[in-house]
Amino acid sequence: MFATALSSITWGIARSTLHSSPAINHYSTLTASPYLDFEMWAKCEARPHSSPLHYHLITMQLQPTDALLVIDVQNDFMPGGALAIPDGDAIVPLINTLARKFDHVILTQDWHPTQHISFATTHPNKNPFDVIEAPYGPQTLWPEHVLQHTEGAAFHPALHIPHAELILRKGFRRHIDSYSAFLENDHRTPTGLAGYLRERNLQRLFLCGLAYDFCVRYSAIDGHNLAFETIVIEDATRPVGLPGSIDATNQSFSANGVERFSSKELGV
Ligand code: VGL
Ligand code: ZN
Repeated sequence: MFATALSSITWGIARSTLHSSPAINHYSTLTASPYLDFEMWAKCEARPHSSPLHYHLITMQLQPTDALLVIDVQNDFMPGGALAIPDGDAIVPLINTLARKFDHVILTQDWHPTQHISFATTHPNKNPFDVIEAPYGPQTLWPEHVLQHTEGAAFHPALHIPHAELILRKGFRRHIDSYSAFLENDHRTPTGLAGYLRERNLQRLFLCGLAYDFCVRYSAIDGHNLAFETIVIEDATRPVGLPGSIDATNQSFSANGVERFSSKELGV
């Protein structure tokens, strides 16, 4: 009975069911195998993100109302930079390739003034990665990074997305940080991005860039909470990797319904 049921279902629909996505027509339909058996289905269900077979079988169909959100691909976040993210530069060619598949691309740029609240040097006797209690809640401290209009704040020189439509700067106020592209770290001050996307009828967001466990994380969660369908392209991101930060990110994505895809699932 399972075999019959499954032979008539596409993997696209299968994937959609696994992730409880409301829309099933995002996927290509030619991927069903008449020999698909229950064992294969079960494997896929048990580890939806890790079956190589699964990656090969599914390609998501992109829509004109999709946008790629490229988070903070800036020099200071690259190896050798002020706030280096391991392997941060490795994703740049993939992001360039992904961007060519999207009609709409938005770049974000972390953009801090001197003596920014997130810099350890702003606070006496504090070190990078300490956490302080800011008026708006806990704030991790960082080495000084992405100072406005410096080389460190510039995009990685190999980032090549000539058709990007918007560069959104965030974190430009001295007394409040902004990990998220949507809301500053008080979780209420908007950056304007949600309004921009709504006005332009951009409904579904694919996120990539840096860092998986900070700016990508909070951008994805806020995007989802602001009613955009939100998907993180996992292999086109890299984490800072503070203690527990990657697990916390994965859990927060699972708990909030933020989907994670591989670039292969987008046909890249
Ligand atoms: C980021 C820490 C501080 C990021 C920005 O882009 O993820 N992380 N500022
Ligand atoms: Zn920052």
